[in-house]
Amino acid sequence: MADYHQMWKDLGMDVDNHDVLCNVLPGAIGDVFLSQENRPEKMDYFDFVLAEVHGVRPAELVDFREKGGKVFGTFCAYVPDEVIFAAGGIATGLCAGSQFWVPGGEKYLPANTCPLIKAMLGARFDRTCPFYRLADVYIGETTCDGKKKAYEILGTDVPMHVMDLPQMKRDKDVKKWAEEIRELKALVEKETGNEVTPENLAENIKKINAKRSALKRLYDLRKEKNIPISGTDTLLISQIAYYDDPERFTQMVNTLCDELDQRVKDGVSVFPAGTKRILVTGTPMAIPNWKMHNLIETSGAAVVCEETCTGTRYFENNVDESGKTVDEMIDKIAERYMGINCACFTPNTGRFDDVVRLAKEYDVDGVIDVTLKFCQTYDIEGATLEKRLQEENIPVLRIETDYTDADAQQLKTRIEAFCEVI
Ligand code: BJ8
Repeated sequence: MADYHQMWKDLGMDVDNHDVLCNVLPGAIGDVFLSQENRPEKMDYFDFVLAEVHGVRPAELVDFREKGGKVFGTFCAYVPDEVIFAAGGIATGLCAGSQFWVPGGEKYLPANTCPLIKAMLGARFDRTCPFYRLADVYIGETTCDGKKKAYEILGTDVPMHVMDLPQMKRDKDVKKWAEEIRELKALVEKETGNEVTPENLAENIKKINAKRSALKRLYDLRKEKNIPISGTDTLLISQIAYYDDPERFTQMVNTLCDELDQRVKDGVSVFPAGTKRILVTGTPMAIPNWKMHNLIETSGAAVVCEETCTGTRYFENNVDESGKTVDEMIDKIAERYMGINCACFTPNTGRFDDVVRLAKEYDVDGVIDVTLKFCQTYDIEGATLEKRLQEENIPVLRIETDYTDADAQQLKTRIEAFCEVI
């Protein structure tokens, strides 16, 4: 990795502590990614982005800000990037997938809080993530209670705008979300000094639709009998989708898909014939959380689909491009985003339907439902999901875990036993 110490210092980071994180990254990349056999060559771009995760993209954002640009940090799949990019801003996901940040978060939050939320606060207050330093404004949302309360604490240290996400999906809720998006538009216009126009919004709807379509193309390739790419590699791509430049990302995913198309034609797979096919569902896996995919795929199974926010929830369904005015376009954006099925909604039967549909589409042998510890909504919903899958004769294994490796061996034993019986 190039030397970014000066940039990190300029961003006010705790460079010594951050070095501890940087020092473990190469080993983790080697163990989780480079040790896989027969990887597609075009993973090299994503490997590079990962190896330089706190360097190359932050450097681009620093440059953008020096020219007067504004960066908006987001935490959730419901926040529409289209509007931020239309105003000439840049949206970037704020990652929170490492145990490294959890103790820092525990200084502010009860220990029995979901690790994703604790990591959010640790990354900000420990000053060990450049993205958390770079974002001019954080955009939160009222999803689970833990996140809502955590945003109040973050708001003491950084400008914080919280979007009020409805928790039901009636027509009036979709209208309400459209109003929240209009407020977001006003905020980004004020911050950037640029107006959102029908032209720039239409252009950015197309841009983000193209990104979603590229991810859909990638996922469709995993439906093949000869699976051309591992779940672990695909998860990395889904994680990078949250913060890479959207146009470059789209191009790189499509280039990778060209290679995978050829693999499919040639009958090349990254797994031996007969490998058990698994769909993972549940809570999102923020970068660098590769724990479950690594455990599953080193236990002799293949992850072929993720019904998560670092999976299908992120890219399924494009925004209808027929809107002519900014208002019409925002209505269409609201409709698309309200189609995401997060457990914070009631009822959330759409998620159960999606898991069943995807299990069939991807021809899976079983479903693994992964819930982060102390995530009540997904945990409670997991029992109903399990019942529905049993009715459909789809084997399911429910797992509750965190970011530590303390339970890794025990989980591996359970996954291996599950894969043997399905
Ligand atoms: S749309 S899944 S990204 S809220 S933070 S709910 S794990 S206790 S992340 Fe999420 Fe948006 Fe929903 Fe997706 Fe549970 Fe933790 Fe809350 Fe979480």
